[in-house]
Amino acid sequence: MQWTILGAGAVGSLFATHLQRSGQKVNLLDTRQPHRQQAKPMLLEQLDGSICMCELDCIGYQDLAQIGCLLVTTKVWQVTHALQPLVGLLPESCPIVLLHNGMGTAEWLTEHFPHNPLLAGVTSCGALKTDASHIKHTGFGETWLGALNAAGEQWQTLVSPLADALGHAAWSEHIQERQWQKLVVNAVINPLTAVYNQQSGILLQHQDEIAALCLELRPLLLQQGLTNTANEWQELVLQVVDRTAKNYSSMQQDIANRRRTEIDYITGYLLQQAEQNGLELPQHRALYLKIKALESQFVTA
Ligand code: KPL
Repeated sequence: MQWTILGAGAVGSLFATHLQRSGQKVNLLDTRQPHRQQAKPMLLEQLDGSICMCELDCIGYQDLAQIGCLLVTTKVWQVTHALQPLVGLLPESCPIVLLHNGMGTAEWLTEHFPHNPLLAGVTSCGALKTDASHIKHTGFGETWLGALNAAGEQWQTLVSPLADALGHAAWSEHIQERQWQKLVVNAVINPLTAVYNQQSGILLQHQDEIAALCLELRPLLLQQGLTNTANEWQELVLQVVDRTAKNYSSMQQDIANRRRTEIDYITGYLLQQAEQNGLELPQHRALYLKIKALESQFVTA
């Protein structure tokens, strides 16, 4: 199997280096380039502190023969732009796995790659990219894959090499439910930590806010068939806060580094879904507006 990673950020680099170390063929795709570029050296700092060196081939969007299973690990707002050069070129047999925070890209993918096997992945692996060629594995996590269309169902075989590489990977028949669970966690932790500009552990001092945000989401989540109580949602969020207490969330990092955030595909997606279902989410809307105000200091619309 040839694995092709689109988006060599923290998660993409973590998957690329681990897959390569476990003996899989891996390359990085840059769809801004038509052809192969110089291979990229990458230093992986493992959970036990040991360091290993990887070298990853870099290909362009016209190197179609070198594109295998396509793992999309860009920031969510880059997905459509990054995949656009492959529309009409990517062989229809090539599976595409969306593995990013937030939701709302699957519709575009289905429209533009209607025949490809489409899958979604949800991972809780912790990773930090300290510079362009240094990736640190910061926490063991679970990775779940599931199909977004009928052709995707044929690709359960992807799970085993991922499990060998990462220590855990499994198939889910309910991947959309897992995506929603992650969405809830991200919608609470990411904007709050970005507003407080602190590590995730700070939220242990703001449990009332977590409770209120979970409670407000409950009617929407129920409409999506997610029957957890507000307390159970709060518990789920607190478990992640606990597990990642010393880490900075991706949104805190984006704001601190003056980068565009994923808020439109996390809280923005929830607000859109709520509106379509005749619901209001005033506290989530207020958080959304706070992040947009912070973002507007360095991102122009
Ligand atoms: O996914 C995350 C992120 O930082 O984007 C976690 C660590 C779960 C926080 O919401």
